[in-house]
Amino acid sequence: MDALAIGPATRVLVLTGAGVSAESGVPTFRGAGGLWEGHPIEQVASPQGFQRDPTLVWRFYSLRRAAMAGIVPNPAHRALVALEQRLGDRFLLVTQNVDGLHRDAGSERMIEIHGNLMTSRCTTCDRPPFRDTTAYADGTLPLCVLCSERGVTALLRPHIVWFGEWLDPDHLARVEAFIGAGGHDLLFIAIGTSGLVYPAAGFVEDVRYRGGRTVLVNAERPENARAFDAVHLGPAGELLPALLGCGQ
Ligand code: BJW
Repeated sequence: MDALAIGPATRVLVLTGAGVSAESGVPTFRGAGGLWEGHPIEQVASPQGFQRDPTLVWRFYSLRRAAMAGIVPNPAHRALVALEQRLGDRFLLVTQNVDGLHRDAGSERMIEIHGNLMTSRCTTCDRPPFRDTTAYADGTLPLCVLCSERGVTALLRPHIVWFGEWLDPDHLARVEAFIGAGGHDLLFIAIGTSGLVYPAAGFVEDVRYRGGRTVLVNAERPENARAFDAVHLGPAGELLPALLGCGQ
């Protein structure tokens, strides 16, 4: 397989989804064996679901926190680190994944647009989101200690962007600025994502509108495959090192 043409002026925007972590052993969302199987989306990944049954939602995320023990980045994560080291500020990685594996691998120019599994925040006060690896699997609902000190009972929630919630505008502004410069030197690579969830699913059209090249690396042909100039089907951990010319 030929490596992608990445010259001295090429700027690369990468979008990753659950498929990039599949070979590390993290389940994807949709399809057989996916995380949504047995959990209607609105029950566990919406603010309404959390309001209705916070215990169910915390159990879902607690199990996922616990399941991350021993999970490590794979060759796809590492190939992206190598590309970033080559390109510096001409590289930006946007991940929909909340598993933290890109950071573990060493990615720095990286935005987690759907939040982070190992981070919690208060539903009431404005304390900043904080690292929290606790798996509250016994049905206990975690409370904000800062609110408790003031005599207020306030639940913690996972620092995750649920359906119907806004993404961080600063994150979207960074992506827009990177795409905004546009031109033929802009290369967009989407990896391991079904292209169903917006706004991330719309990035490919934004890049096309600006005249950039678009490449997809995915295990199977997703809904939005036609929007890409080139489609490479197969496991990201095998294809990416070859496509990025950093064989591992
Ligand atoms: C491999 C592989 C291997 C396997 N190698 N590949 C515009 C139009 C229509 C709707 C909307 C719109 N704008 C906003 C919306 C509403 C909504 C939305 O998109 N709905 C759609 C379902 C239609 N979006 C939102 O609500 C977003 N908020 C927002 O836009 O705010 C403004 C607004 C609000 C309301 C209305 C309008 C505007 C927020 C979206 C938050 C998504 N959050 C989730 C859950 C996070 C919680 C958690 O982690 O538990 O994020 S949903 C879930 O899907 C998760 C993922 O990040 C996301 C994407 O999934 P992903 O990564 O693509 O995974 P899969 O499983 O779907 O696909 C994996 C792929 O990998 C497959 O194709 C495999 O083949 C492949 N694969 N192994 C390579 N080894």
